[in-house]
Amino acid sequence: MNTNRLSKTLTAALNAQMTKEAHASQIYLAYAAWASSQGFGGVSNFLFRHAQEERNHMMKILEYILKRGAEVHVTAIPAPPENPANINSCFEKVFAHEVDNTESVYKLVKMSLEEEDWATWSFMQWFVKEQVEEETLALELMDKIKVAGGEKIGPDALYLLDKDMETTSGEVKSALEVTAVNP
Ligand code: OFO
Repeated sequence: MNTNRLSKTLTAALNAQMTKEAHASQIYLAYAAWASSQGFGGVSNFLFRHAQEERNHMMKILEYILKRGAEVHVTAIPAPPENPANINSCFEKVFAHEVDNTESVYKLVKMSLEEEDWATWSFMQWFVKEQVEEETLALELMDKIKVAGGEKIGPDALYLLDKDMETTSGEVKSALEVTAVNP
């Protein structure tokens, strides 16, 4: 009896997405180590926490593939890109990476829709929402840098920004969840 509830195409795409999330984790890890070596303890802490979050995304997909009776393929993870040149470019690279991941998530949603695999479609909605949060978070970081002077950010502003990042949460509330009692 065939107990596999995922098509070949979706199994391949989900496995690829799983590796993409692992790749994202490596990117955050590399940038976190870079930030730490530059003396930005707060930024580094934030990025290390986010690296873990990306790993959790990888696990979420892995568990889903197994739950649907399909095969998981753990493969090599591509190396992260070059380290950023400065904090400004670090946040720009983070944002570009998140947009790229969103595109990949959308492809999976489209594929599951075309196959009428409603379980996978529904599973992927979590990632759609998560990507909105992650893009918002990255945009907020870019805004902070812009306000502090963009590429011309001075040492004092950098110091304050780094301090602020120590406590910056990795979570952004979606507008839909925000209410008067839960702002
Ligand atoms: Fe997994 O959300 Fe970012 O990339």
